[in-house]
Amino acid sequence: MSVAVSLKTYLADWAGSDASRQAVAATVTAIAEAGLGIADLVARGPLEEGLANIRGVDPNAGGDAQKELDVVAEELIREKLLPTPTAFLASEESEELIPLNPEGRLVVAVDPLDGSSNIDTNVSVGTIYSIMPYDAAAFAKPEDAVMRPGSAQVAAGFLAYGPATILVATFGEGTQVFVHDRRTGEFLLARSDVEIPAETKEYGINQSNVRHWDAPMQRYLADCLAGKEGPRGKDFNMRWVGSMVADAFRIFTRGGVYVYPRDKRKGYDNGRLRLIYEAFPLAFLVEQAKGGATDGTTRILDITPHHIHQRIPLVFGSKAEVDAIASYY
Ligand code: AHM
Ligand code: MG
Repeated sequence: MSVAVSLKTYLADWAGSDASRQAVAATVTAIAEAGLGIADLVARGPLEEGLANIRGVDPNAGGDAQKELDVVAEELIREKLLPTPTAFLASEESEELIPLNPEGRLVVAVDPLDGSSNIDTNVSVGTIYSIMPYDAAAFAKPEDAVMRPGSAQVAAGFLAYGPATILVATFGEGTQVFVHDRRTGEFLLARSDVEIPAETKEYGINQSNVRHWDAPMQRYLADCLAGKEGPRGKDFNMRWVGSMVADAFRIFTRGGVYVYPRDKRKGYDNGRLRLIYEAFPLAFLVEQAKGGATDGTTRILDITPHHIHQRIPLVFGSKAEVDAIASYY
């Protein structure tokens, strides 16, 4: 039986003696370690003193309902990143960039706990990260370092805390899936160079919002619902966990498409997902796995942000289905 490659070995091989790559490797290692701490807290859930009682609803930086565990998750990530070459951290839970290492050469963006509305229901939640190079001399102000198109990312990934804690990661050379081995404590490479099937009959969308969507998305869904007899000529299946990391992992496993369109509700005119720390990393991972990611008209990785917390309509997954959705726009 061959021995599975650990994350540690994978990163050491990938980085070699390249200082920039070593910086990225140290940063991803720190995020993975923070993830194990977050997984532990999520798993202990209501048993964890101090967390059970303080899951109140507070408006956070972006105006979403925020559970206290989101903040604890951000603190864990921040702590682990301190000794790494991370100059700044952008986080869903903090309005402003968080300064870390003044000598740092990377900027990290995170959604510390994605899908946190699911915490109480024992459904998978996760942590999403995006890493970009940082050069103090090149930017007038630190915010400019994250106001770059998603194609500037050097690495991205997410952890999902489910039956297994998994890490889906890319360094721009394909997308790899690592699984945390509870027996040894290590992340082990379980699937390398993942390929998302181009075709699918499975979509994930919060269908209860159909009346709020724009016309192209309403037409797309109507055609899916028409099944074999309709213009798409096939019967579709719907899956929606409501935790993007869980929905994404299903897509990395068997294909499918994730859709969060813009809609007419207040605050949803650019959908729900955040560009910098949700859409960018997912788009990078998906493209590295031969899938596609668009806002309906523009490739996600080509978009230049104008605000750290800006939202974007998001469609990603099986390439042919993403293209089919784009053709409705
Ligand atoms: P969050 O980062 O505040 O958890 O919001 C993002 C989440 C995604 O994980 C999920 O796909 C989506 O919001 C669910 O939204 P809705 O409750 O509108 O279906
Ligand atoms: Mg999120």
